[in-house]
Amino acid sequence: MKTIDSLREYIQTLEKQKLLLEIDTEVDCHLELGAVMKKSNDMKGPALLFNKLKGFPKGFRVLGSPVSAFYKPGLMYARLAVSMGLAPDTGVLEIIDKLSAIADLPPIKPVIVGESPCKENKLLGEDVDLSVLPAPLLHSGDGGDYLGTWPIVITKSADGKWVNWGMYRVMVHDKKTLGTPLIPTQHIGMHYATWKEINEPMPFAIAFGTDPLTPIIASMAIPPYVSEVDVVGGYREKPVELVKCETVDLSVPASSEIVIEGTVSMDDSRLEGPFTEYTGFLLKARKSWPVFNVSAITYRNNPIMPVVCTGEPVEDHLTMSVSLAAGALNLLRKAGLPVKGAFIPAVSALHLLVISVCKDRFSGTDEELVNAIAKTVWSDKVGTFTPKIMIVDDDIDITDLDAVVWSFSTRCHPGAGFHFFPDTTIVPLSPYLAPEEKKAAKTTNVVYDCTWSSKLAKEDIPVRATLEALWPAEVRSKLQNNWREYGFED
Ligand SMILES: Cc1cc2nc3c(=O)[nH]c(=O)nc-3n(C[C@H](O)[C@H](O)[C@H](O)COP(=O)(O)O)c2cc1C
Ligand SMILES: [Mn+2]
Repeated sequence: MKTIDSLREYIQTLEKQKLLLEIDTEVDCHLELGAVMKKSNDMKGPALLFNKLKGFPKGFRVLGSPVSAFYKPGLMYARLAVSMGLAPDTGVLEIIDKLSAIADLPPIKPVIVGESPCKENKLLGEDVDLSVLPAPLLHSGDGGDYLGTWPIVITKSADGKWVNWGMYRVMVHDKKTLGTPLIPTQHIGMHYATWKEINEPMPFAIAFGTDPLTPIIASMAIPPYVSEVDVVGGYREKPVELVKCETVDLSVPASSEIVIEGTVSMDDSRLEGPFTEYTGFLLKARKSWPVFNVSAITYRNNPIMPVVCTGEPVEDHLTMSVSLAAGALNLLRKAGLPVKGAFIPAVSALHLLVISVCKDRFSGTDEELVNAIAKTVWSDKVGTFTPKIMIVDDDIDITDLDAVVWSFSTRCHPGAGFHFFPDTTIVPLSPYLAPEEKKAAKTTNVVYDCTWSSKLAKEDIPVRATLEALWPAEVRSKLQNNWREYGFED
């Protein structure tokens, strides 16, 4: 698949497709930038190119909301589609289908190249000073300035066999140190454990402003021991070009605008957070995490920093609503279950996975189908983000919230239709969780079965009150012919 090779080309493409607004007025990274992005997200505005940042040299820019939703009909997912090399009006189910196959494509290893514009400016050793880079304070309740809101964090296991590209928020502690949660189940946390075992600092690199596909894959639940860079190469059908770091034995995308390198301490920790979360809430918890000591900063001339303003949906976690649905679809298909489609409404903050099924193709009982879907999704990392699953019949358009709510309201029995799954492993960010559930990262999940009971005889299933079902063809064709004559526009 031909995709866009750099952030600058992405910006040009968005501009051509009228999916970008350039802001030439000076904007302050201290709260003003976040407020502009929040208001724009609320109206499902375009991507934002902030051309003038208060206190930064001319030419330093921010690309805000790189893949968030767009308000124009049929273009809600346009930035995501363009990031994946697809036409802006590609349907979301097609995007999900493409992403569901991505981890199974033949992987292609990256190549190392000698030069990259990201080396045009270098700050090494004593000269390292993170304050040269725009790190916005996005929301007033956040515990610090966040340099990384759309970063690619690169680490490898201590044996060097597995390189990981993950998207994790990055807070500035001071001029030379950073922090991010090293959640043990995330791949960066798994890597940290391998370095802890040999008690050596873990090398890291953080790349900002790469080609637009890379952040989509870095925030997707790709299985452990698979390197995201090989997946990106596989999808693009050509190796990703990397360039070696200056001070650690890691490589970064040659397309990067900005790179930070260093090592993660084994014995020094500092408080990180709180940060306004994708759930739509500012959670108050602060926790101590290992310190990232920075040994080098390199960047292109006139660098562009991508920034995401997390918070109430919809924001750029839109990409995960699509990639997690794709992951679930892949798991369910591989388990041989009769699944037609999977979708996570962006407004659910990743909490609600809607699955349409063709029950005719399943020979077991309703209960067995519910259990099989729950087990398949919730025994994988993909399912830890989505504590609620709604199963609907295949006549429901799962991307249409009206249809989904109608199905839930009229086909799901408030007793028999609710299936509870206690003691399930989850991402402990759901605001409704009790403190002990958050601590254990386990809770009760639920499946809402909104399908007709398989005990119903075909002729006993209520008929959908559609034009097609309840009016004869000749009346419908008369309607078609006379529509404008009646006085309707279309
Ligand atoms: C904007 C954005 C911010 C994210 N921030 C974090 C974070 O701070 N910590 C985290 O563990 N996951 C975060 N995620 C989710 C991870 O990127 C996702 O779980 C991904 O699969 C992690 O990579 P890994 O599977 O290689 O660990 C974020 C995702 C997005 C889209
Ligand atoms: Mn990974």
